[in-house]
Amino acid sequence: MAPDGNGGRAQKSVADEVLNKLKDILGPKGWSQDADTLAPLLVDTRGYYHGACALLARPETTEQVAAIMKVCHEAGVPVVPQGGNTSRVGSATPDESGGTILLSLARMNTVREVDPVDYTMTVEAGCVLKDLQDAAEAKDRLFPLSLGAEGSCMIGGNIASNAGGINVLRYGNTRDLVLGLEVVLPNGEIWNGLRRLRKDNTGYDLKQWFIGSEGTLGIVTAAVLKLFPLPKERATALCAIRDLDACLDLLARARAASGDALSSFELLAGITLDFAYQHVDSAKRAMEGSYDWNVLFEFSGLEPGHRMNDALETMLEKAFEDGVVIDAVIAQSEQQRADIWFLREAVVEAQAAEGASIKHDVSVPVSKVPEFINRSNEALHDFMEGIRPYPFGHVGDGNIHYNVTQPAGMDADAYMAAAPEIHDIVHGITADLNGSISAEHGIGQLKREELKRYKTKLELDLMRQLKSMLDPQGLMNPGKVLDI
Ligand code: 2HG
Ligand code: ZN
Repeated sequence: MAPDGNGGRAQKSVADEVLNKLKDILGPKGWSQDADTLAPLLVDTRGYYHGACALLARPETTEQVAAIMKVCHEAGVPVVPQGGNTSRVGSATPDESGGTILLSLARMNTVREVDPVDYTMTVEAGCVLKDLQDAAEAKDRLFPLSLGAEGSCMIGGNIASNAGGINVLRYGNTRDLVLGLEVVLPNGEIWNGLRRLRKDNTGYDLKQWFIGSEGTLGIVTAAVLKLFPLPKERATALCAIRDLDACLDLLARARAASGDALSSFELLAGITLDFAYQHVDSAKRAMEGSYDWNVLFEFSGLEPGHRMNDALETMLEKAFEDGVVIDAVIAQSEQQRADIWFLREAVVEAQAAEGASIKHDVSVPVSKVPEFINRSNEALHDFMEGIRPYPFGHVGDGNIHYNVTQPAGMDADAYMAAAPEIHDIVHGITADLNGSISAEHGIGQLKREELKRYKTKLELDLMRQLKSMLDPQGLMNPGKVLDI
């Protein structure tokens, strides 16, 4: 098909001749057109986007991915790569045309090597994140990427979306954890960049083009990831703080007291814990009282022997004396630690029980978090009576999930109709504080139009130029990130 300026999306079907070529490449177990098999892969995790495809391709090797891309490139057929299908922004859902190949990386799930000497792990794109954490741990190493979907998300998708999660403060985003990549380009060429070097200043860092590109520039098929020493001791606390400003004070104290071994620092507004206790059966109340602002944080270190716990306790006592912390619980067992972390997951789930929610995944400089939340709360309360801001998240790195629950009793559709105005308010304040409208979830389909408003013309032009250089026909994950 000739380039049509619409990313190939005008095409409604794929010629049998092309489908037969793909089926030959993949072998009988490597493809499906069965409606039941396809159904869960054609809707995103939030149920916002529904798509269609001409064929599900399930390659087993990089060579198969390359061969598929060659055929699709020659025939002008769009391809949507998919890992665990956990995108929060509709990155892995094809459009509804039906003229697309959905390419699942799920069968490419081999851990090719864990090298404890180099502190690296070479893995295929379809490895489930949790399995990689376990594979590293088996060799006494840590792979620190950790997030709610870790039991089903796949590393290829984590790389494509530059996933964040709860340990970014200490170990960085996925981008910081990737040393090398293997990528199949839109024309079917394989770029083998599987280097395991900590230093490599040989010109442009090509792997960075693909990390966070959401499958729009090529298909990540394998990666070399960074590992770290496995922490032997963890100290975990949930505490209530005086007010939002106290959160910055506590963050500084925690970093100092742990010798910068603070791995997580998560904010939980009082409403989020209240909803978790009310709506999630196994959520156990951690502190007697209910407080407006709470922080869950963790030190993790190398030496067992309760030194981290002692350091944490001493720090909290002083913070208590100084009026920064007003209540706290320190995990006394692995079970209690798990219960506290369970609350963090439960606040995400609990929200749905109170009706519709309008979500934001923003970041601002850490020092601006209190101002961001206070200004947003105030502006939203002025905008709509009874609206319920529901902020939580990775405050230690400045990333707040500023979700907003509908007023109790309001019609959910009427509330959702106000989404554009609510986004304007929240993203406007974010931009005013030099923040980002997508800190860790990406752009996908959900924020594609919004992106145009918050990037400069030069930034958008450069992104388009890169896209058209690598993918002149607009066949790679069309309509995601950019409208090509
Ligand atoms: C989290 O941090 C996730 O729990 C999801 O990024 C946040 O659903 C959300 O808004
Ligand atoms: Zn998050």
